[in-house]
Amino acid sequence: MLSRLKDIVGGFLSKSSPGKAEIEELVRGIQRVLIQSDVDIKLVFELSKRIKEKALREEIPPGLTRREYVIKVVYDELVKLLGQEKATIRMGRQKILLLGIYGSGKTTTTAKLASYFRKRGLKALAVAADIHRPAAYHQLKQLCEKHRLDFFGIENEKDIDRIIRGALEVYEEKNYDILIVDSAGRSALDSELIEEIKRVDSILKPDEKWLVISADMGQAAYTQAKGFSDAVGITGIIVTKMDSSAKGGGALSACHASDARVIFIGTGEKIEDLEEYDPVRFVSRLLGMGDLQTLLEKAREVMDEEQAKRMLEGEFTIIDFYQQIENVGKMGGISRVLEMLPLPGIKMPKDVLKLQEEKFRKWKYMIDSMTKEERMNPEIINRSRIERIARGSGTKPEEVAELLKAYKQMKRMIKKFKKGRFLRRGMKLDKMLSGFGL
Ligand SMILES: Nc1nc2c(ncn2[C@@H]2O[C@H](COP(=O)(O)OP(=O)(O)OP(=O)(O)O)[C@@H](O)[C@H]2O)c(=O)[nH]1
Ligand SMILES: [Mg+2]
Repeated sequence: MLSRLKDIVGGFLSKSSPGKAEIEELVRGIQRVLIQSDVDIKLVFELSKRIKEKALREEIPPGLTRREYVIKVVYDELVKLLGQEKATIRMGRQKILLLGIYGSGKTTTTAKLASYFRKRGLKALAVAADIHRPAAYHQLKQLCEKHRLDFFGIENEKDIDRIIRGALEVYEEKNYDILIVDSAGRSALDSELIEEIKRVDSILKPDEKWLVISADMGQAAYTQAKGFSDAVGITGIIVTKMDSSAKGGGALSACHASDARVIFIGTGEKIEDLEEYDPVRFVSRLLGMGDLQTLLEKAREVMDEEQAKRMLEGEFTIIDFYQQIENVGKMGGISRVLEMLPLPGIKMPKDVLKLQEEKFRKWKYMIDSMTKEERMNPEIINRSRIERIARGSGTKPEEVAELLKAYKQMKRMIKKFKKGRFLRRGMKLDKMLSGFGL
């Protein structure tokens, strides 16, 4: 699994003065992980050779240690292997056709995309156009109902032309921005499938034809991407099941090698488990360097500058604490935040996270039940105040005490952060602050 890269890079970073032997060990580790992740062996060897050449020979740019430089080289090479540039996703009116073999994730992804576009303020319609699998119509319909997404389909209709024409009518009449068509799969790209796709293509005239490939395909994704591309043309790829397959690295590198662009990756079965694929961010997360950039951007969105400034000055009230909890929610929950922070190796079991999020909700009620004075100056909260707050928020006094303890802990942590103890090697406080827009 690619996630093991984090440990390998971590091991390298822990060496005091890495030389040739350490660099070779690092490269061997990377090779092993990539090969296990089903990346084409030829690509792996080319990459290793380039890393070694650069890491050992090139002059180190001023301002970087050799260790930092080596990691930068590894990072650049992995980005090159896994896709280089992020594709831009057009936010205008468009018709999208999803293609792919059986079980690749088309139907699930149709609903995910409808939700993705709706979140961005576009009116999206999901269309069931798999006329072969009897359950396909219901599968998509149910998914759409569950998430209140607009759906079009004709039950038991075996004539694909009628379905597509019907969908187009609704698309025009109701003035939808986005039309997403879930097509039928086959066990392979055979002549029947090609014929059907061509038929849909000629009536629908889609703006985008996105091939859905499961990460389980590994490097075989190359042949599939080429095959679909030659037979019916594709404008991008969505690699699904990145969360559950050990072959994600193989699939991503193979798609890139086939010249097709990976646009999204599927990272779970839930509707929100769809990510725009950005190789740079993907690799920084893999290497455990933390997607600091993403975090800062998101943080900037949800956190006003005043608050950031106050926080770093150590004047951290319970209101700030409350906002932190809210921000965590807006950033997609604790697990997302942990993933993005530069803290390698932190993983929490899912149920623990859930409990924690549950707790956050209660904390918000408790803070709502506090007086303004209590919020500004939590030190005054004594036993009787705790009891009142618990009553007011429908919680237990122990739970209120726990909230106060967590607040104090966070306050302490922020003080330490201020003193720089939490800052990463070499990172200066002023750089950090400028990251926060200060
Ligand atoms: N873990 C995980 N599972 C996924 C992901 N995307 C899809 N799945 C699961 O993969 C299975 C197949 O997904 P479908 O969306 O039905 O695939 P399909 O391409 O429409 O399949 P056919 O209609 O049979 O060709 C389902 O159980 C999905 O829940 C993903 O990103 N991660
Ligand atoms: Mg399907």
